[in-house]
Amino acid sequence: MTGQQGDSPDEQPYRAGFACFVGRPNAGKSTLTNAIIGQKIAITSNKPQTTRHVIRAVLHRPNSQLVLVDTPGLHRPRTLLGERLNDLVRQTWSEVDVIGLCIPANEPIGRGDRFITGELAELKAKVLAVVTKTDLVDKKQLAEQLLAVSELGEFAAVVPVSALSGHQVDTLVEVMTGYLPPSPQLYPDDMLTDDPEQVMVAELIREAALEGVRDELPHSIAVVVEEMIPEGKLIKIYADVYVERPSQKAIVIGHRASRLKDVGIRARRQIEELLGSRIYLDLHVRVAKDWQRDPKQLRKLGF
Ligand SMILES: Nc1nc2c(ncn2[C@@H]2O[C@H](COP(=O)(O)OP(=O)(O)OP(=O)(O)O)[C@@H](O)[C@H]2O)c(=O)[nH]1
Ligand SMILES: [Mg+2]
Repeated sequence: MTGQQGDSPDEQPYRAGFACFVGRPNAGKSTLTNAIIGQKIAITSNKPQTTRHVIRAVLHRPNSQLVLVDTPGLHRPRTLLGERLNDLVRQTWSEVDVIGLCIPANEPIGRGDRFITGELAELKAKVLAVVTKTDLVDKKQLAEQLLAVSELGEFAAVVPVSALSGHQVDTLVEVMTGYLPPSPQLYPDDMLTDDPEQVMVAELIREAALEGVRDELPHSIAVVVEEMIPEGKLIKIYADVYVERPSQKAIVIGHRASRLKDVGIRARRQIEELLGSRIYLDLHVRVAKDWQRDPKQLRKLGF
């Protein structure tokens, strides 16, 4: 199936490999991953540092398999959690064939982008620049950003995309796939992600909990699914929402538990879509004091 030898020259060899999107927090990496796969694999939000673990999502095409590795945004760490996340990102870089450096079309190139570009230059992977969120700018702004990005470093290609409108998403896939090595298939045909169901459910709850909270609170929220129990046509899900301080607990729960109820409603909708089943969702808010800085708590929360 690899077709490295003996194929006629016009026949494309089967290609398969790993690609990842990197970039500062909020650049649109997870949204782009979902747009390419055509399904919600990774949660997204307008808060920086939404993604906290490495997620693999597989795009199956007749002649290729593109494994997208979604990573947290690289940032200046302020907590032990932040350091762990950056380590995950750098480890991923060293293992992939193609890297897409994501830079939003509507934000000036910053020190963070220059720093990441410098680090990427040291790697063996093909590096291309992806100018994201093109729907937010006009043609002139886009042209200026493309120029600025191409001057930022040596990229194999610079591709503008909008995950929101779908503009150029296919082109990006083609460019990335072209850089994958000839290889046999890496994952079974029907595999979309290797993220365990329990983790995806926890993530959907966290996504719902992130909506409408501000300042430091988004960083302080963690979710653990304790149990998923099928019962007749229903799946009963018991999950804990962790925050770092009692004051945050009060905010997450809200007046007469109104906020928590909304979080439950939003999360339930998404989880039912994911599992294809009706669910009962039991959410408990707990305090894990300063968990982002505490190695023991981090371990308990899966970091
Ligand atoms: N208008 C527009 N908004 C987008 C697009 N892509 C992403 N966004 C928005 O940008 C914000 C951040 O998107 P994410 O995909 O969570 O960004 P990320 O790079 O994964 O962020 P981290 O996981 O925190 O590093 C969200 O509010 C998205 O809805 C796009 O193509 N167009
Ligand atoms: Mg993300």
